[in-house]
Amino acid sequence: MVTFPKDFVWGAATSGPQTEGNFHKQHQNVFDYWFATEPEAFDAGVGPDTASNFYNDYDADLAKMAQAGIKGLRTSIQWTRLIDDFETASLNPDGVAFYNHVIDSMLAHHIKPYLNLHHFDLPVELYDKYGGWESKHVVDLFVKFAEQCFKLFGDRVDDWFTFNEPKVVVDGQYLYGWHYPCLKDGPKAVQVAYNMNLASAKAIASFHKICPGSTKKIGIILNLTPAYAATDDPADVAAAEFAELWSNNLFLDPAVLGHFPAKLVKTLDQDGVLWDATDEELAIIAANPVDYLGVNYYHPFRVERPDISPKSLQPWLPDIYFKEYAMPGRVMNVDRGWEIYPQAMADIADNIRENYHNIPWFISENGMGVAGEERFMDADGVVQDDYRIDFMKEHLTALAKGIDAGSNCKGYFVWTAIDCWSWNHAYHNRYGLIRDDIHTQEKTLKKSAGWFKALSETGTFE
Ligand code: BGP
Repeated sequence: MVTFPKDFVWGAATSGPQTEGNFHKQHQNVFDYWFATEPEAFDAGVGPDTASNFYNDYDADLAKMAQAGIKGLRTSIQWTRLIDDFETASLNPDGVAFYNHVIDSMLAHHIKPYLNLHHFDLPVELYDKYGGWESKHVVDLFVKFAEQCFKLFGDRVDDWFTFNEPKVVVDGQYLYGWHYPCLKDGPKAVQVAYNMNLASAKAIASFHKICPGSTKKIGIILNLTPAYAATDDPADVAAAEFAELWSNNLFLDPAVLGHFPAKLVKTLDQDGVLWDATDEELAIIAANPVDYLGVNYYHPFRVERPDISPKSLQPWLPDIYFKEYAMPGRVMNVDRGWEIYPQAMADIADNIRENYHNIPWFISENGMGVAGEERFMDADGVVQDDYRIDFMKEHLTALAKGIDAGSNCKGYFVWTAIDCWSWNHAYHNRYGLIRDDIHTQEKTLKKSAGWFKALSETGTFE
């Protein structure tokens, strides 16, 4: 039997842009714009315009989530819905009313809100005008938006996050080009990483002024991908060490310890790509660590020595220091193309306990995306998703090991509650405990919802 602490939070995670649909939204984020202008970049299907229709269905959807035993919901406020004018952060009354209704409904259904302020959804006009996260002006506009959120909802919502997976913004939007604006620009990506760290620290400083009190907490959500070296050969070990610095410590260290890892800074400086930073900004980062961390975990990072020479790569890319490799014999989620490696949950727990002063943290996303789930429907139309239950059991077993060793993990938020739209794959892979029929918008509990409910009621499973 695997047992979790009594006060452990059993929740689900989602985001505004992936669920709401763009009803009554005045502005486009970068994904809305991309989907509208280049639909061929996505798997066909319903887009962010409709998504899972949460804008219209939120009350019924939250009632279903409560039936699935979800006691906390980590979702996000869309900058492009709440704000009318980005320069002044004046409010869109419809957006304010919507998020007020959603929070009321969550509380009525005994679902604790955890609000995140940015889930890849930069307003596209801030990219067009300023280059998006390349710009420190955008950092300050984000802080104005965050302050509006804290003022509007901070009395009823205790738990906040500044960003979801800022590293995915760095990689996807600026470095490897898999998300709009699809840039492949190492030096810009380095500056973006710095600016997002700064934006998070500045928003945290504002939060503590606007929402004082020991019950009010704010953190950042990081996709930690532990880097494992292919062999014990020093060249592979060095590659894994740099991959860890670049993939994880780049955000983890400033967020928790208040400074960037010295070794990473030295390397970027030697390579002539170090960010533009001021002493005043670095002092803001140092003075505003997170209260807790959100950790999204899906897959590990298997790394070996690079096979390109630094001189051959202009402009700079971190790929001069490491290369991802396909480990023979690894277990795969073939639909998503991600390795399944539950032991990393325990490794992450140990790392946070040993190197990040055992700060409180949550698994803020973990889940399994599967294509064609109709295949698994029984005669009553219930998806028999035993594979998802097994996935959660394996990951939770490893997490419990970390907690037993003393890690301060406070909760588990499954990705996701209801099937939702995904950035590159639309509705191809489904992650929900609850199925969304995207043609009728009918929502039905899958088998995993019943399993999750029992888990959330008892805190144990066999
Ligand atoms: C995380 C994102 C989520 C979600 C999830 C599943 O990186 O924070 O928004 O999308 O991954 O990934 P995907 O939708 O790409 O299959």
